Order: sequence, then structure tokens, then C-alpha cells
Amino acid sequence: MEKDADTRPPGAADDWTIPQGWDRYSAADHATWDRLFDRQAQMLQGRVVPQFLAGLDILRMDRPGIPDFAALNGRLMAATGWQVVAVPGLVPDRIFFDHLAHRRFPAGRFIRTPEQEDYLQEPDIFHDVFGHVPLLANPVFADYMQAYGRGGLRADGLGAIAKLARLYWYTVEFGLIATDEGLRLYGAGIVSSNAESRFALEDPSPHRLGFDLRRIMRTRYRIDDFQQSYFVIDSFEDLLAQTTQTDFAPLYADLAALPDYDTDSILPGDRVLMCGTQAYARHKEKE
Ligand code: HBI
Ligand code: FE
Repeated sequence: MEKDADTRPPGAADDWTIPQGWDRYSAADHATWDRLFDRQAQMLQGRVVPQFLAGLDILRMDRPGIPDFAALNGRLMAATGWQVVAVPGLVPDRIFFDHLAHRRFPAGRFIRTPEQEDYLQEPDIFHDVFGHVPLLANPVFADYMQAYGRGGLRADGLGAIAKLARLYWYTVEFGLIATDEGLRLYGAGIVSSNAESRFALEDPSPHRLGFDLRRIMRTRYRIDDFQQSYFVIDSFEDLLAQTTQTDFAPLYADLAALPDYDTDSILPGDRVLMCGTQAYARHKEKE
């Protein structure tokens, strides 16, 4: 995830932030946001965790047009003390972690073009703001994100960013959560993707496995296609408790000597909620 992320573009501050420049979005940019928003708002009914919809509501994100960070931040700050700051795209790991550790979420300010509506590699404002920001209005999830940032700064000192990044990937980006009504989505990579919103929850192909911190940190992930395994947390409280009560330093030392797991493995200790057929990934391989 470090493509071109190491040279600070001219105009960016030391912490890589730039002005959002909200006045510079075109009518077409706003229309793209609205189209994506409406499509996902429909798709997510009955699929996303209720706290996400509550966040959209608290932050009044259902208003038309690309959100103006100044207005958004007034509401977000009041809810949980978080802020959104604009960045040019991917930023270096340490910069990224430092923002999170200070309750600032770095968001891309550009929006995808209509041709890119279904897939793009760099996080744009729709992924970052629609995908990530609603749950930052939830106090427990907000604390988890800050704890992750702090953990990232420590992991950097221990040479363990790659291991910790898997935790982010399988929770913040591609996490599922068990609720009384059944499995629900909460990962930003899923909720900002129309196709993966359905795939992650309903397709028979991927595995759905119970959250296991140590196991996740040994598990590779895919950046090029739908995940082959999703990990399911019991609650945000449990996620926060498990990660803040773990001493990561000895864990990293342990893991450094152990092999990684493949994206489609099922292991003896796994809590298997659904064993996937992996038909989707196998079909793709043959193409
Ligand atoms: N930068 N803007 C941005 N967004 C991210 O999600 C991001 C990043 N830089 C680094 C990064 N993610 C990951 O490599 C870390 O979670 C490890
Ligand atoms: Fe993201």
C-alpha cells in the first residue's frame, strides 16, 4: 500500500495535509458523490451495522453533494472529538498512524471519475468519507481507531507494521460483525463497494471466520480482488477490549518466527461461521 507514498507533494504541509478546497469541486464531482451515495444507501439497508447508519444521521451525511469538511468536522468533533483532514492520497505509514493517534482521519480529497465508479486503487473521498467517517461518530469505534494509530507508531519501532496492517485490513477495511439480526458489514472497503457489499455477506465463496487477533496478524490479504476470508467480530466493545488489552510487543516477537497463512486457509483453531466454497477465487484463477 505504499505506492508513491513517500514524496510529499508541493503544497502539502509537514503532516501531508492540504486544504480540501471544497469550492473547487465541479457539478459533475458532486453528481458522482450523489450517485454513489444513493446506490450504497440502498445497498446497505439491512446489510450494514446499525451504528453506521446512526453515524450517517448524526453527521447529516445524507445531504446532497460532497461533504464540506468544515461542516462535517463540527458535527464529528461534537460526537467523538475526531476530525477529517484532507490529504493528496496515500500517505507514509508513520504520518498516517500519527494522524489516527491524534483523532484525525486523513481523507483523499479527489473523487473518482464515472469510469472508475466500480474500482479504483487509491482511496478517494467516497471511500474515505462515506466508508470510514460514519463509524468515527461511534465512541467505541472512534477509540479503536485511535488505539490503532498509537499501536501503529509502536509497531513501526518494532519493525512490525506489516503484521499490524493486517489487523486494520481485516477489521477497519473488510470487517464483518455479528448482531442479533445476523451478520452485518462494517469495514469501509466493503461498505464503499457496491459489489463487495453483496459478496461479503451473501456469496457462498468466501470463508467467514471468528475474529482472532493472532491468527489475523499471520494472514495474508488480497488488494486486487474480493477477500477470500472475512473475520467476524462480536461487537465493537469486544474488538476494542481485545486489542487494547493485548501486549503486542511479545506477540510480534513470536510471530516473526512463524509462517504466514494463505488468504483461503481454514485452520484447526478457527471458529468457522461459514466455510466458503472459494468458487469465485478459483474461477478467477482459471481466466
Ligand atoms: N494513507 N491516505 C491514506 N489512507 C490509508 O488508508 C493509508 C495511508 N497510508 C498507509 C496506510 N493506509 C496503511 O499502509 C497502514 O494502515 C499500514
Ligand atoms: Fe480505507
